[in-house]
Amino acid sequence: MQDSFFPEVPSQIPFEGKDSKNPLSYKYYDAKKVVAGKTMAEHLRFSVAYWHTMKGSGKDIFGDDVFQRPWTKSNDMMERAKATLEAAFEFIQKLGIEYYCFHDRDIAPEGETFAQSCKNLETIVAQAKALQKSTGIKLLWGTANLFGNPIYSQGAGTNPDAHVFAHAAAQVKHALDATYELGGENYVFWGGREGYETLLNTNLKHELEQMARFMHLAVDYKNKIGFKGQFLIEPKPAEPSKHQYDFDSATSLAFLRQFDLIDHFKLNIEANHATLAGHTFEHELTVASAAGKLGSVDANRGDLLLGWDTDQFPTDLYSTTMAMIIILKQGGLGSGGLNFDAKPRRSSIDTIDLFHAHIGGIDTFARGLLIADQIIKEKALDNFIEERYSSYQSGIGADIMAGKVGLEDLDQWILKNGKPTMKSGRQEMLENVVNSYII
Ligand code: XUL
Ligand code: CO
Repeated sequence: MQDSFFPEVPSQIPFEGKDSKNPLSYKYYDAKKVVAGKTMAEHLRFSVAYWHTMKGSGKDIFGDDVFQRPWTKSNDMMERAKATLEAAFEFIQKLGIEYYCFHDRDIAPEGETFAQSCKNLETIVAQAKALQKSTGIKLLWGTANLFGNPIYSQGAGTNPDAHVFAHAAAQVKHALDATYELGGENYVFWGGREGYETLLNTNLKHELEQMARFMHLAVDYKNKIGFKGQFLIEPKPAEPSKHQYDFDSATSLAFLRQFDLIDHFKLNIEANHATLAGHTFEHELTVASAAGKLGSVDANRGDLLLGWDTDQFPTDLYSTTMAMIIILKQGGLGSGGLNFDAKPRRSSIDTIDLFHAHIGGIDTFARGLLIADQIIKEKALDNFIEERYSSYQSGIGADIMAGKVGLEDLDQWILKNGKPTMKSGRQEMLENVVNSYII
């Protein structure tokens, strides 16, 4: 085994403060600094996404692999998987963060048979368990890759062929076993192929019922093995499917309620999925949070000029500030965290670029946390919002919300009280307030 996969990086990226010019240092993320009663590490719970960071090759639909990673030298796929895991733990340790996330097929290669794939996974899980123990790094969530294998090209749980459903269910069983074995704090369902390409060949009602059955089977198995992690659905409107059933927060919540799954799931909100759905990141977070269902976050950003999931590292302070306001206000992410489901650009060919990318994302969220804390502490927005809804606190407003009045009562009330006085929403003033904290 190689001594170090990142010899040019010190044993831990240091916090040096905002005036530091050292690109391999944090300017804002000071893991132990206490903000609003918790350390930054406890608030932010950063996680490395194994698929992008360790397995990403820079390949795109027009071109081949560009990144040459020192952990991909062996042609034996199991040897390569073991080296990749070693490198992952060194990387996470050097970043000084605590979590990682994976798909089953990221950490262990598929074998010739399903049984061989399961065996490969068990071997790597044993190695991961030992590395978690020696480093203190933990698994934020595990998941099954139910989109890469050609058999899933027409869906996994929503496949028209029950044989494929069974294969996907068996794969989830093993991915759940792996997540449980590694003490995973959550388990994610992202259904990239759980949707349709054309309604001409699709029984949408049946596919939704299949998907619900699939989720219920997972819930039953979770309870059976005593896995205490949180189940999460990760909404996305499209890509690779033309239409994905877990389109956005609202659609996913409606699905969970319709099929009696709501008590077993929360949502994992991804910034770039929100924008693909035609929403802002803060919209998706707010809808999930308002339902008490914001469980975790895939932290990244898209590019408004490109219409696909570019999975870039988050660098927009306005967006991370808004996200942290929502997260702080709901009292944190619980067992969830901020998982960098993000990749360096194809032209960022060096392994060191992975450090720059993560440092940028970590600092942008750390700074967002600091600003959000100030905005909340000083009630910079809350005072205005409270006042805006104050008419519901007493009089007719309180009666409306308590269900004490009907349309006839309100008709009488209006006849007596006349037309309402218009009040400004003060959007521009509030934008200036937010900017005064950010700039
Ligand atoms: C795809 C995506 C996935 C999920 C896990 O857009 O976000 O990587 O996060 O399957
Ligand atoms: Co994601």
